[in-house]
Amino acid sequence: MIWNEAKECMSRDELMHLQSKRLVKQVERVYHNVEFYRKKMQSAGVEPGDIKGVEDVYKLPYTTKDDLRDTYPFGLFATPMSEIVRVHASSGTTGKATVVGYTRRDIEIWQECVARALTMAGVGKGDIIQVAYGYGLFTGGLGAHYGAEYVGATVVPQSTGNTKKLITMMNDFGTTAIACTPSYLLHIAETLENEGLLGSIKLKSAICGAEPWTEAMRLQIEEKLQIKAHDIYGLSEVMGPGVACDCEFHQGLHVAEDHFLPEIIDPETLDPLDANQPGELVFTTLTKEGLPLLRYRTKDLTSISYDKCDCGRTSARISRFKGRSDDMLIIRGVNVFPSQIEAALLEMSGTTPHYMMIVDRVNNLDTLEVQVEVEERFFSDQIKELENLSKQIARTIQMAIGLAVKVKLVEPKTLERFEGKSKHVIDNRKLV
Ligand code: DLL
Repeated sequence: MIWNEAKECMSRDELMHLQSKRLVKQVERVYHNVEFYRKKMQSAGVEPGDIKGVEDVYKLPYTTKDDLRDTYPFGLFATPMSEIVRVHASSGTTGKATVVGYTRRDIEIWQECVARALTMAGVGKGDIIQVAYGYGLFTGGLGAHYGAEYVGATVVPQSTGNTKKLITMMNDFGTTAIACTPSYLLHIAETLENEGLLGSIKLKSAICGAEPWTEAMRLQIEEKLQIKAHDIYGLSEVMGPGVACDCEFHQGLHVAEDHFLPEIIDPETLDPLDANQPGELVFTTLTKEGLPLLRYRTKDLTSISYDKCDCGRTSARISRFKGRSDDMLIIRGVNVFPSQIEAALLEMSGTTPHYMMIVDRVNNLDTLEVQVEVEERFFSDQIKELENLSKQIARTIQMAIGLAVKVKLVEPKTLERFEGKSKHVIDNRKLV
């Protein structure tokens, strides 16, 4: 809920007034503190004084993941490093990660945004929540953790990995809520069923996100576990989980609009689109101090509705995501670009840059097989050499993307060649 001073839900006019005030201040700060933005605005012929409110946001230049990569690691930070209390990072399109920095105030706002999501999902004091997103550089674990502590829930910082241990604790502790990716939750449900524990757990709600899922999958989770499942969206560049989340009506995700100004643009022409038109989601951060972003292109495809929700909230809602406008894959919650695999293969000798990624979902867990063409000589009769090469490739790819992969070596000229844009991914996952 976004409150006004009288602690009532803000009207859209009040909200726009607040956004405008924050945008003007943010642009001023960014212009003076970040050389990259100063130059970018100067070359677009825009000065801070030209931005008088949200209606002027279109005058500002876009920011992309490549801009973060090109200024790696801290080039877009708007405060001295001594003010940064935490960094997170996510995959870049090639070898370099995109690094995000948070001031103490940024962390406070983040935990409040996640707290809003948990409140929408009915999680608060008295609940026991297992946070089964990965902890570490990924924003899921710590993001959900701080928000859950903020609402006063008892947090079990489970992280990912040991499902048997997770379900044992779920049963023994009387866990009432879980935060994890939706595919992992389906896997957990299956494991509970196999262990005969489905009937004895006390789970009542789940806060799932970090990967695309369908309404059908949400309903399947609800039915199987007899719980309420909520959708939470976010991206590390903009903050992490909590940028938007859905209420009990599940009619789109409410954006934390007092902190993130959303727009939808045509990903080809980059022209702004009207409400309810599908396109690419763009965010301008209104309050971020460490890494403020102007018109960040998320590459996520959705639409925005400004109609008042049945729950009474007046904030904009984004519809369930329709996919992405780039080639990023999300495998077990990890962002993977085909270019990372290509770069890893090019580092090695004996391989060719011809490869195919085959993504599947087995028992609700994603799997990745990489088929790689290797030089003819490996196929003479030296099985041992072939095995060694395969292991070495698997290690190199795992180091590059942070995920275990199965590698299958194939003879030269086996994989399909493409005349136009080459295709490197076969995604067999069906989102139910
Ligand atoms: O996935 C942050 C997060 C953690 C969100 C935990 C929700 C829960 P990144 O690793 O930077 O950050 O990946 C961001 O994941 O641009 C979307 O493509 C996708 N994504 C995140 N949440 C959802 C969702 C985290 N609810 C990228 N539905 C985003 C669909 C999602 N896609």
